[in-house]
Amino acid sequence: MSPSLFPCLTIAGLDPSGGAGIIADLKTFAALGCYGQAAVTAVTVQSTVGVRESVAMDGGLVYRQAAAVMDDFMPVAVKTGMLGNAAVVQAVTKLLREYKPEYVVVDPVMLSTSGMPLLNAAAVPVLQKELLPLSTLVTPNLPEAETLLRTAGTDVTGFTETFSGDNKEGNEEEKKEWLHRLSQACGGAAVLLKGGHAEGAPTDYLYYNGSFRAYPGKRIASRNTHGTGCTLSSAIAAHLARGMNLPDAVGAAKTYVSAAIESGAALFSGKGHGSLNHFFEK
Ligand code: PXL
Repeated sequence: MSPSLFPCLTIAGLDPSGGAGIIADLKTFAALGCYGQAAVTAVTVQSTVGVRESVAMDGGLVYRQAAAVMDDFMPVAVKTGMLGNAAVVQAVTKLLREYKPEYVVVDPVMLSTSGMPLLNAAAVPVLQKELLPLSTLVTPNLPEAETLLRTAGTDVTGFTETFSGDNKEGNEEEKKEWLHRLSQACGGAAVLLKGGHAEGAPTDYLYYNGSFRAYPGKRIASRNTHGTGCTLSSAIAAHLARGMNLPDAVGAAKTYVSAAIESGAALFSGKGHGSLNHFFEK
């Protein structure tokens, strides 16, 4: 089927090294048979070694880039990544309220792998209160989830422990309760809590419609993992755009990301954390 049947828009930052941000998103859309569209929220200066600087776009310009696309060739799914500051978060909120795309996947990107803030502190409450309630799915990692819970005024004692180390097995009721709280912190949106920051084999948890599903993964030895989160959220958006239901879209996206990491491990790609291989041979 023609990719133009499945337009997907990413609203995210430019990573010129091609590993993360809109370049990773567009590669993912293309690999999964979707037509990619992109509105840039920030230009970062970085290599595989780290982020050197980051310049945010004006909020109005972000809105106008996406609105021009949406007025003309409405995406079925929108994915958001790095948003940078509160003005951009507000611009994206206004856009989603006005255009109401069918699916919105929000990757609440906060920090780069090398520790550079990709969303400033003042923007976090705006993201949590305004943007997340408009989304179909929010995909935080453990530290981002903890920040979102705190921002919503939830006591986070025991949260990270419930999803790490010895507690990873069992505790179904406790996990469900935390995932419910996390979903509430996201205005009732479905959440995919990514377990990659915990030790050992990573398990991701999808909470939607009042129940949760665990997606056990295996840890793949590779330093070329830059842009994994960007790729996962884009792959979910692409599968939703192609008509899959949410739990299947998450499963298919995880399978895609794992294969892209595995295949990317052996590629030469810079001195630091290189890219996944989005176009691995099937
Ligand atoms: O992986 C998070 C991320 C998202 N977007 C951009 C980035 C990064 C990490 O460096 O640069 C633009």
